[in-house]
Amino acid sequence: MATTTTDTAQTSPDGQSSPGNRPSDRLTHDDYRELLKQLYLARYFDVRLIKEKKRGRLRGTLYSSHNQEAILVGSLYGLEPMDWISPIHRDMPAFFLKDFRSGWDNPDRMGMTIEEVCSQVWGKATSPGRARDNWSHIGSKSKRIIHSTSMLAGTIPAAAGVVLADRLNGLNTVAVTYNGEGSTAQGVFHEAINFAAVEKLPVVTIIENNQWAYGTPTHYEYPLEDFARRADGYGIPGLVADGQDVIDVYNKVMQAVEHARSGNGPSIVECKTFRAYGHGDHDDDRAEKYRPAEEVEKGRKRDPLHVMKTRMIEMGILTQEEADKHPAEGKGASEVTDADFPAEVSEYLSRGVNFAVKAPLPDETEGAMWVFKEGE
Ligand SMILES: Cc1ncc(C[n+]2csc(CCOP(=O)(O)OP(=O)(O)O)c2C)c(N)n1
Ligand SMILES: [Mg+2]
Repeated sequence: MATTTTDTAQTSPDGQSSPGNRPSDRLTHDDYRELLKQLYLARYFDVRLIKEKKRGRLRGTLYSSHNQEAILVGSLYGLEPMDWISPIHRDMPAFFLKDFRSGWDNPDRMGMTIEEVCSQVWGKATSPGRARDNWSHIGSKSKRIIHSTSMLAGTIPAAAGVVLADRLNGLNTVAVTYNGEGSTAQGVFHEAINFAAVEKLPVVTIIENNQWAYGTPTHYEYPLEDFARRADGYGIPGLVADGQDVIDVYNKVMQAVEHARSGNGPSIVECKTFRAYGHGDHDDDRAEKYRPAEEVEKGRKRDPLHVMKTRMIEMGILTQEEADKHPAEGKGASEVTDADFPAEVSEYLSRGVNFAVKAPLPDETEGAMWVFKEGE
């Protein structure tokens, strides 16, 4: 099965990646500006949470998506509102970025509001989880977001199930599932993809290959270079995207989505990236010891904001002066300030944060709610 890391090679399941016929060729300049803004927002969300956590204002574990934002933004941008997603622990921004194209403040948007997501992080009564569980352990049936769980790869069978149900109900939807490369060693990963391949279910499995699964590097996880080769065993397409390049991610995921929506079944899209921090914030200090500093520096170098800005300058969509106005790229959470981000981005998130901070805590009498069956 052919795989590629470039934008120009012919690799798609149906030949759509040839230059001039790529999904991104249909994007307008406004789409590019919107994608850049969404990258800024995902980054701002991450650095703001890191800062709040360091100030002792948050409980729970923070699984940073720093440096991996292009995977979320690029994969979500081309989906239809009724499509399903299943984010994992590292994909917190996906909960509000889903269907962002319908308008950040559109009340009919098929994604969570920024207030809901911030409430979840702050553990408030206004959150979907009502302070019961870790940040990413949320979902929304009505918004078609499969509840994130701790069981790695456990959402792939759920994704196969919901699109099978949609198919039986006459709906042509696609489910996009997110998984770390480490989770591809789970038995359920293979069982679910095999089932989806046999039934030709419209499931797109994204592998966020950030080179590490907790403290385990990829060469201890898998003998081959490309995790997309996992697809070979099931006779389905396995694509490789540059996970730092939002446009390459968009192209590869859209090829897989169009393949799925046309009734051709599942695909795997591996997005190559690098985990900027520790596994979670509890692991930051340890990660500094088990990962060589040069590797981290190299891995962070291709910042998705920088890659997108360079692309837009080359295409004449952005001037150098505009690109330099908000220089968040290449900076860690301790180095950035609000001035490094467009005001509309920091204001949007601040609205969610302020809402969550003021929101009430759940009442202690709620503790046993939803644990036992009502009346027993
Ligand atoms: C089935 C299962 N095994 C182990 C764990 C513990 N665990 C949580 S995250 C993680 C590492 C995941 O690595 P990867 O899939 O590459 O995702 P990343 O955190 O790098 O984004 C492990 C081992 C788990 N949650 N579920
Ligand atoms: Mg990983």
